[in-house]
Amino acid sequence: MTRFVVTTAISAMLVSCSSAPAPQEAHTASTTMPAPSATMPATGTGTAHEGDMVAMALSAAPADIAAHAAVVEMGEGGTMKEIRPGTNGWVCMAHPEVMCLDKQWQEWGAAWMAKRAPKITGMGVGYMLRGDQGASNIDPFATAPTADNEWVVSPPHIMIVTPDLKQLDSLPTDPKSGGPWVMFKSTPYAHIMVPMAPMGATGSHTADAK
Ligand SMILES: [Cu+2]
Repeated sequence: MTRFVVTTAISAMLVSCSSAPAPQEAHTASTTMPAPSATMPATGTGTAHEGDMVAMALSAAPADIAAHAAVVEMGEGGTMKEIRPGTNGWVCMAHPEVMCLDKQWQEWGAAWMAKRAPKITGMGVGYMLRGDQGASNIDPFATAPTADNEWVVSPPHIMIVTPDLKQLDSLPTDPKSGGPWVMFKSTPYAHIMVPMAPMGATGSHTADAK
C-alpha cells in the first residue's frame, strides 16, 4: 500500500466494479460460497470459514500472483480484516465480489469509498477471473439495476486504470461492442474492462440484466 491502509482501500473495492448487494446465489463459482457477510463470524483465525474465504478470494487471479497476495474480509460496517498477509502488494477478497487488486486499484477503491477522485499514478490492473455480479456501466455508485443505468454483468475479466483518462477515448463504452470497453466513462472512476470470456457466458449469471 502506498498511502492508504489496506482495510480502507479494500472496503471500497468491494463495491467498485460491482456496486450491487451481493446475492449469494448469483455467484458463478462451483466452489461453495461462504455465508453472507452478515452472518460471518467476526473473529477467529485458521477456521474452516476463513479457509474457504481465502481460497475463494485467491481464485480471482492467476495462481502465481494469488500465492503471495494478501487476503482481506469485510466485516460489519465495511471494516476490513486481513485474514492472510501478503508479500507481493496484491490484495484479494471474496466478498462481495471476488477480486485481486494491485496498488493502483487499491487507491482507486479507497477513493471510490471516499467519493473523491482517485490519485492514479500509473497503469493499474485488477483481476476478476470469476466474473462479477453486475454493475451500472455509467453510475459508479449505483447499487442495483434500473431502467436506464446500463446494468451489466461481466464474465471473467481484468480491469485497467490509467492516470490519463483521455487514454480511454480510444475504446468504446458499450459492453456489447465485442471487446474491451470503458466503464464509468466521463467520471473520475473510468476504467477499462477486458473480458476474458464471452459476455454472458458466466454460468449462473444472467448477462442481459438491463
Ligand atoms: Cu471487475
